[in-house]
Amino acid sequence: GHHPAQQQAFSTRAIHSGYNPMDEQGALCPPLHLTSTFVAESADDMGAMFAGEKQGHFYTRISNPTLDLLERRIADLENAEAALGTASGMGAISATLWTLVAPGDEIIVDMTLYGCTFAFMRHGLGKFGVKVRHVDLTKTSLLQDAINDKTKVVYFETPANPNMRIVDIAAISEIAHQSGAYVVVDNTYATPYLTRPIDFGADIVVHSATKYLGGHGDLVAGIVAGSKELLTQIRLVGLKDMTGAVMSPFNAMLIMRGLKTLELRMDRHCQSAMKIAAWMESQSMVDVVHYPGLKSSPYHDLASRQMDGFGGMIAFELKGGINAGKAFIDALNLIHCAVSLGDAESLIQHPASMTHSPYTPEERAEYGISDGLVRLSIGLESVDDLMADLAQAFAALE
Ligand code: MET
Repeated sequence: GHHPAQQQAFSTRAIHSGYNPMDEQGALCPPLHLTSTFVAESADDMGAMFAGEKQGHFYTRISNPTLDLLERRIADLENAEAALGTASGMGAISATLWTLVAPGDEIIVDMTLYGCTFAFMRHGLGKFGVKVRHVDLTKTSLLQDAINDKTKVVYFETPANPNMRIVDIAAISEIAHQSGAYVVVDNTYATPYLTRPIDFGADIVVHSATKYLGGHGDLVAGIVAGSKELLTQIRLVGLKDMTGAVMSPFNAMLIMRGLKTLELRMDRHCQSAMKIAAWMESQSMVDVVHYPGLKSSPYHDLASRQMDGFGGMIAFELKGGINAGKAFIDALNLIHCAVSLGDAESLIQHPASMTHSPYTPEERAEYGISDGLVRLSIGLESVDDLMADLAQAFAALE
């Protein structure tokens, strides 16, 4: 990263980075700039801002002081030079890829992608002549074989939604960069508290800030982080000209409120998820539990090196497959059936019929998203209450 050695600790930066109350009449919390447009001193000044010759805010689709603070704060946490707020995680992904690819280019992705990310790449970008190829990026040598001079982007999630695959960011980045391709990592599951992909060589990090960053299930937003040069391109090409999918300043304020407790929340999510994953593995009705903190996970060693904790997401399959999984979801009382993740409330859902339904059944089979998989987002409730709810649902199935 570009930060000096005496960088403050994560939680301190998540609370304070980029803000001095004395610049805002002592206000402890940064002001919320709810304004669509900005007034200039003169016509020449406004013209100079449009020409990029003078710094300043002139329209909230391009920049806004509240967003600007959030963006600098996230950039700090990701060890990136710059960041950009978007209207949703999909806004972050689409603005980034519109900027980086052109007709005829190829994107190499891991086997598993979140359903709408897959749909955007396959169908949205596909319509414009961009080809997407799936490669098992957990086997680094396969990227070496697959990459060519048409490959502009190597894109993956780690941990992957929904099946918790872990990809070696450093190894993939090295191969991608030898070929001149950009590496884009969806860091939504890990958050910068657990993984900083740029430190491992990634060029761009994308987030659904709807999840752990916001942390309270009350907003939809996205973030892109990376070099100043690339982020300027994404802001002025992808965001301004292509998607227009900007973050509301109000949501930027809510995310900064969420960030104050990110470290505390993640510690609790990790602790409870580890306990629940280990306990579930011992349940007779459970076929397999996917959680990188488990010794049984094929990704345990890599995750131990790349992550500062194993996160709050668990995927599992029950004996009895899809029908058992749906009956299990319906038998829960405290844990709600809902998509999204990273909230205080524990949430459970069935990827094949919900988050990953944009895939055809054939595509799901090809890309390893099994029909029986159930995804559980461990919330901040008492872990004993969560285990009691899971236990009574297991009992109800017998
Ligand atoms: N990306 C969110 C999730 O994975 C929402 C998905 S479904 C519209 O749960």
